[in-house]
Amino acid sequence: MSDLTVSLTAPNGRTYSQPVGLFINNKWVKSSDGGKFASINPTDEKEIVSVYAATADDVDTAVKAARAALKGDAWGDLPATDRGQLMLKLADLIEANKETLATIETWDNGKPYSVALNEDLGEVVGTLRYYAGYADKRFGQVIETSSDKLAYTVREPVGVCGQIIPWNYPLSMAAWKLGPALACGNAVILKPAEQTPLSALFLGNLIVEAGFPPGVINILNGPGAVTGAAIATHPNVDKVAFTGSTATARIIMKLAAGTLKNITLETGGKSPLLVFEDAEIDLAAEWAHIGIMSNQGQICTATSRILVHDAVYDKFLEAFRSKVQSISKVGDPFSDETFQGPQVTKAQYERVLSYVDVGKKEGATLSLGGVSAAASGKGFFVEPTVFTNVTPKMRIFQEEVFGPFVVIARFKTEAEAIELANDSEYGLGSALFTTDLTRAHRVARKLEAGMVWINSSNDSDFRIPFGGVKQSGIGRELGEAGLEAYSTIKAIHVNMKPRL
Ligand code: TXE
Repeated sequence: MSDLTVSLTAPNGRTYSQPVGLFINNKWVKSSDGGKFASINPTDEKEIVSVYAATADDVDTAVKAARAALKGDAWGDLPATDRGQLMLKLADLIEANKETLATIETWDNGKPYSVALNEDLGEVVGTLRYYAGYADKRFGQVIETSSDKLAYTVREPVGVCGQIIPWNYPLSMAAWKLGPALACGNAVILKPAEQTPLSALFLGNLIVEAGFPPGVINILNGPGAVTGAAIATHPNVDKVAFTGSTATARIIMKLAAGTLKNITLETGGKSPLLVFEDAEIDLAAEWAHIGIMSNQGQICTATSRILVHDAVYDKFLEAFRSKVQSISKVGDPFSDETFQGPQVTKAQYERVLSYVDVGKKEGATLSLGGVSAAASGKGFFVEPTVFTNVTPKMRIFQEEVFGPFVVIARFKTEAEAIELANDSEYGLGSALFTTDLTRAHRVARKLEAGMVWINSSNDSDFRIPFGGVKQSGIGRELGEAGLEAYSTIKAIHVNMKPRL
């Protein structure tokens, strides 16, 4: 072990080698100023390890490496089929190391181990394999004009892509970003969130082992305002892809405006879940629980506003409360019994509890939870929280809390339900429960959202486009649509006339 790799033993007893450097040009290096920051275990609030934080100079070194990879034969001229093979190899290596990766994810982020292993890692491997298949299946077109002209298009990579990701799904977010970028032949600077820097670093050695040429994928940890901002402003970064808060997305748009970068953004949400009078109430309650309480409520598409028809309000509330009370076991994320681990950081934990105060002051009724759930006094645990008697003017109806925190309001008509659902600056996910086929599709078309789930919630899939409207983002990830952001189209005109 060197000071760039540390042997660690996780709380579940797994010992592994944790890289802590910057991953640039397929090598581990220290940051140019030697600066580091600590990653904290949200379960016991202890430091796990410190990792190097990239400076603007380090970002510049990585951008040069990425640019050289794009120009070099080993990546720039690699046949698309071979590019796909490298991605498949990486997916295989991730799968072979999934227990270690899930362990790191749970330790660093606090999500239940079974979820990290079975859901997150499954999605990471699936996403990379899905996009690997596209590497040699994206073509240009031949366009008919006249017999005097041959016109065709070719798809080219955008170039060096800065990818700034959040902490709620550290590995899945990396895969969502890397998959389409690599399939289209780009080179990448990936910046994980400073709250969860560890799992993405573990990918570095797997990237080398898979055979990716140096510089194609670079992984740089560091604070958003330093490392992230250096990526967003660097003149040789062609694109920024970001997932995180709407507030930071606004900053990134401004930073990237100086060099007019290609941008895709996936930001916040306050997604509604509508329960109509003809809904199957148990089904609605089950999905409503999944839709807000999974992943400690830290999901951008969490259906955090539940809107229920007057006629079934009491029945739904009883069914929903009973799901929350019987399923949402809060505790040690390494225990098989646990449904909900700690919030990712003290700041997020305090944010959730501060919204409990806001809700009480606004006059809403605290129906469940609203308190810390740290049995030992340590750890960022929050009781699953439900507010009723919530009205649209309240902040808890409008603002993203990003925790196990849901508000419930009533409606009387379909038109009112749609109006309430759309009364938001966000437009990410939405869900609706009804047994009326016509109503289901009619309402789906009226909801201002990038995604609508009919009779489910947060049932996302890497084969299906994901993204938002309004202030929930720009562009789409996942599915075939996710490739659009990562290539440009060059039009080639050939004059076929022998002379003018
Ligand atoms: O997010 P940030 P934070 C929401 C959620 C949460 C709130 C705050 O409501 O409570 O955001 O979380 C990088 N230039 N979501 O503060 O700041 C940062 O280093 C360039 C929703 O953690 O958006 C990290 O890598 N980059 C969400 C990433 O941006 C900057 C997921 C996200 O951090 C930067 C997470 C800057 N100036 C939070 N400042 C979702 N949509 O899923 C920060 N970053």
